[in-house]
Amino acid sequence: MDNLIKLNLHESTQEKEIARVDASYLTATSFFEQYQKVGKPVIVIGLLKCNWNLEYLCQNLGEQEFLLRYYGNTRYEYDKRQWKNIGSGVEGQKMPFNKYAELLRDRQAHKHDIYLAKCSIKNTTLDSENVLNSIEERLGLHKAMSDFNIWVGPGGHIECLHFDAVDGTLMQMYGSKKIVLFPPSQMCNLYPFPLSIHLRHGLKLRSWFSQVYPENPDFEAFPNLEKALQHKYEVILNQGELLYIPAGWWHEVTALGNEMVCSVNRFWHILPTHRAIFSWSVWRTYLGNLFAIPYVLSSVIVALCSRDREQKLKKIRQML
Ligand SMILES: O=C(O)CCC(=O)C(=O)O
Repeated sequence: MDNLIKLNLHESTQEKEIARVDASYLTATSFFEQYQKVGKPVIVIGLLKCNWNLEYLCQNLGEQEFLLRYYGNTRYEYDKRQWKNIGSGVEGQKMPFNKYAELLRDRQAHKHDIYLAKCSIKNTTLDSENVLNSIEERLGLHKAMSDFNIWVGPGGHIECLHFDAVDGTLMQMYGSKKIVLFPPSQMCNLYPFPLSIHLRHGLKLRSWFSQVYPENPDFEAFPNLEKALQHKYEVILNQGELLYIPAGWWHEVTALGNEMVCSVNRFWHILPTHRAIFSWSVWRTYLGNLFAIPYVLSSVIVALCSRDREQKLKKIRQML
């Protein structure tokens, strides 16, 4: 395929490559046949013309409130098995975008690792940007599972290793990110949190997150990780590029550089449907959510009986 520029970023002997394809050579049919149908990740270049710097974001998001995750700067010093929350399970705090921009400018967001993660931009002027809406048509993606979600954070921030039970497109709108990927086949070698975690922690911890640090492996605690590392892919997603992440593919995302970094993602139904039916990752996620129900229900009952009912219910809703 002469339109395919392959980028090789992994330096071990087991080099893995994610194809980089120029959008002008890609049709909705070829995207489906070569990537979506078989659940194969790909980077699409030349699709997004964007420069969503902090000034631009402030102009568009201004006083609108977003939920910020306070990860804290010591989290990664600990074994993940000691963590009390993860991903969307991390306690959030709402704040107008302009105020968060100040935290980024004066580097408090860097210091305390404060991340604006997975927030819908549905009711903002950014939602109608052609650059975002055109991807649906250009790649033939349909049946969206979510709104466009924005991710804004300080360079250095890591969204730790996890998979999603739906297909995703991650679009790099400002700055760049390093993404480490593993195929769904590596589930056991990546030591996901056990399903039983949901019985004790509801959705504060999540069984679709890995307990390992792929970039700082502890082979004594996680001996099979060595096998997974032979299947590791690593890509740099540059501004204006889109990464298609099929359901079940593990990914750890690191914002590069020192400045603010911004992406937008969207989730999609898995097509063709048989890819979902035969995916253990998808079934395991459903089971995880089922296991969380008793804890979530009991938290709702406790919240309903407490004095600060509204506050407690709001926190539960934010986590779902
Ligand atoms: O950009 C990030 O920090 C995480 C994105 C992600 O996990 C996703 O697009 O599924």
